[in-house]
Amino acid sequence: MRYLSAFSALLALSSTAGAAVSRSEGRPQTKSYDGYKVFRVEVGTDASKVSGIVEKLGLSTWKGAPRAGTFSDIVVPPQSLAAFTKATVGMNSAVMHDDLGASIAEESAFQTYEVGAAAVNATWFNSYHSYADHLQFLNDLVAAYPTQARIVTAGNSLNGRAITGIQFWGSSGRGVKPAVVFHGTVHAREWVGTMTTEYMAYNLLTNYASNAEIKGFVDKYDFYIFPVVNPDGFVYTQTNDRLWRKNRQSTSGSTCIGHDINRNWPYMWSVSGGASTNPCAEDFKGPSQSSAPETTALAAQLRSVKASQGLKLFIDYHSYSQLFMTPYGYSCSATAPKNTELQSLARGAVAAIRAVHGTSFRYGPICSTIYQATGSSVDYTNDVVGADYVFTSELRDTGNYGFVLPANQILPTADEAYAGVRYLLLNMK
Ligand code: 0X9
Ligand code: ZN
Repeated sequence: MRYLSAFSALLALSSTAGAAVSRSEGRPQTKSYDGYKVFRVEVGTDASKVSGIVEKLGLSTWKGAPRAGTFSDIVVPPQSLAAFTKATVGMNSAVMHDDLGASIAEESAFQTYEVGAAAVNATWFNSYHSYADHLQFLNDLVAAYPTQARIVTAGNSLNGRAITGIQFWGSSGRGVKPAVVFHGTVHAREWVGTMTTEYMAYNLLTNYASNAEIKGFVDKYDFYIFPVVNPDGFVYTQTNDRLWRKNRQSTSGSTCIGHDINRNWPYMWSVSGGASTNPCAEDFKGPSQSSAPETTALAAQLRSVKASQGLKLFIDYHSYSQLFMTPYGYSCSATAPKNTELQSLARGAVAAIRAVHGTSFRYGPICSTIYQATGSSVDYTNDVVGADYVFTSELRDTGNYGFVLPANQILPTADEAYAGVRYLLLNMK
């Protein structure tokens, strides 16, 4: 296998006249993480100790504010290393990235993509890819199965990018069976979610003709897979800052950019405690519900699918933490009407995931499993859209690499995630 950086890919292109068209976008990273380290620190019983250090040194964390009894994954720039090391003496900690810049560079060695239906093969999952190549891959997948797949869009992002997905169907034709909808990469830096949702489409389409079980799934449900529901943020992670999370929306009265789309859905949005009202925070809920055009577009797409054909299953894929979660995020005391069945399905999915590569996922309602999160896709899709089964999964890992997961883990992440989906497809009523 040959991996090419964007630059060497360009050189290769210009020097091989007549070769298959290949493309790989340039990746100017204006924000350098060279010399940054990422530490995983055990928080202990008193969270204020670690959060005090984070605040004093102005550090960012990858998984929200430090919480008692958990680990906190903390990004430390070179100029704060000495102070951080001194402040954390005696605390249990491990190094996740010794040089975050080097880890990002390694992860960003995108394989060149040979455009065309012949390019639809498993090597796609050997590296991460540019946004343009993701769109091309979806187009090529459709080109390979033109009678049973098409490109769909769920409105436009703030910056005018079409939120693009692939719809595919089986022997009954398009749009007649209940829908299964998967979202990936609402949080822009969670790249393995893009690859994993694409793998679902790839696996189901390429094996439809040869695998009776898969044919059964695709004949029974109409699939809509949106690998990048936050395209502006995703592009920004590839052009400006690998660790960007939110969309790219401004807020009046603040110089900070970004609304967290997964805190912006118009259901229980005003409940306090599950999102930030600070425009500079990573989990900023937006100045009003549905302030983000992406939220509005995605909500409308889900409602329309539900109205026209029914919505059997919705899964919102994130990373990282290895979790398989159910409603609700907004409250730890509210219980989803179907909670018993949802927990039983989640338990089964987690066992199926573990059977593939031994990867352990935990499961349970969002609020009690991780933290309270208001205005999330899951609560809206469960209660407002009225989908039959709603989940959200945090993919690999549990804190060795976090968001910057090496490319050789894409395929195992995706095929174990498929095993979870397979369990649901076999066991949902
Ligand atoms: O905080 C979040 O939005 C999610 N964790 S992440 O680190 N990926 O940002 C978890 C919230 C629950 N997920 C959904 N409601 N989809
Ligand atoms: Zn996320």
